[in-house]
Amino acid sequence: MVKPDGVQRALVGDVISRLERKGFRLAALKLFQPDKALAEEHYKDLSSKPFFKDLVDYIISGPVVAMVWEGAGVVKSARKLIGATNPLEAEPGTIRGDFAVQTGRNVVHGSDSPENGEREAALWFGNDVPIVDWQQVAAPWL
Ligand code: FUP
Repeated sequence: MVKPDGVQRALVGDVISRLERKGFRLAALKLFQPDKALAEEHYKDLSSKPFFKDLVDYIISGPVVAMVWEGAGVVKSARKLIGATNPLEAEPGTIRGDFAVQTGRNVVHGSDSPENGEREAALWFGNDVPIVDWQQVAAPWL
């Protein structure tokens, strides 16, 4: 997901481009402003943390771009491309390392396991919105 700061700062194209150029396949995408219930469910594992309320307020503060990406090792690799949670500790060349300075405004979210990826895809896209199943012609080259 490109978080509200990433959308406001016009970083959507760059985030998508990095994942595309790496070789992953975009399977679903939508721009919308999530409500509190969705944000709280998404981050429910962090509900006991002191920053939870600020985190939810931030995520619902404007439109986000929710996406599903597929490909070999995509969860682990996307987390490397995204960089450390604290952007000041994120390596240059990563999204957070290149574009952010605050943990609370760190531009993107990436699922931390394939299981959470499945959970989050269902949460953000629902079962009634089909995730497009298309063939990538470049795939045999990756
Ligand atoms: P990440 O998987 O890198 O997004 O990190 P976490 O799941 O641990 O945290 C989710 C979000 O909570 C972060 F993107 C930003 C926020 N957060 C804080 O605001 N303060 C913290 O100390 C840790 C996380």
